[in-house]
Amino acid sequence: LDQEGLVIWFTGLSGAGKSTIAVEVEKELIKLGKAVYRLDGDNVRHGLNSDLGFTAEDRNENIRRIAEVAALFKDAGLITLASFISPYQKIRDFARQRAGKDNFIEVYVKADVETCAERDPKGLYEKAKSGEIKNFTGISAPYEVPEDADLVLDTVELSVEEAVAKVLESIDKRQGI
Ligand code: GGZ
Repeated sequence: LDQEGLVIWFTGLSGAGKSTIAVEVEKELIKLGKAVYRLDGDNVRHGLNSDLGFTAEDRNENIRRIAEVAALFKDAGLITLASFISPYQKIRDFARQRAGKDNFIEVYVKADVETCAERDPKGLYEKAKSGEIKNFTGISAPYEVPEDADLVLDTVELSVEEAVAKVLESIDKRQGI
């Protein structure tokens, strides 16, 4: 591979747009001939982390394992896109440290909880509000706003295309694409 590995870490509330943006960034990077791999709840929580739920402890263990996997993929030279709520600052800092700060871009996908609850594509906010789902981030579990994100994408203001362009620009600045 003639590329250096990199971890792009998307954090934000459910429904903020993390996966949507990561999927489109992945497509663009593939078009550019980059080797890329995307980690998200669908391929991680059903397999590697199928033993974990949504308590604070389980979320931190979820993110710890993903941070280790992302660091390994980065070592293999892949651009690794990780999109997880990752609500706790301390474990996000751990993910950065494991990848190495020069190989890590933290992207805060920002949308207020009211907007996310209006979007509610899977009806999860409604279930969280009724108490059917417990420990739901933004409703009955915390989200710690990133203190030192490399990039903030306000998805109330930005289109998906604009958000994707900003991520690509940030990768380009970091290591050239
Ligand atoms: C938050 C939950 C919960 C609770 C199920 N809280 O929008 P989604 O559905 O597809 O993405 C959410 C996903 C969050 O998993 P993560 O691995 O990203 O979370 S963390 O980083 O905090 O470990 C949501 C669904 O799982 N989901 N229950 N209680 N999101």
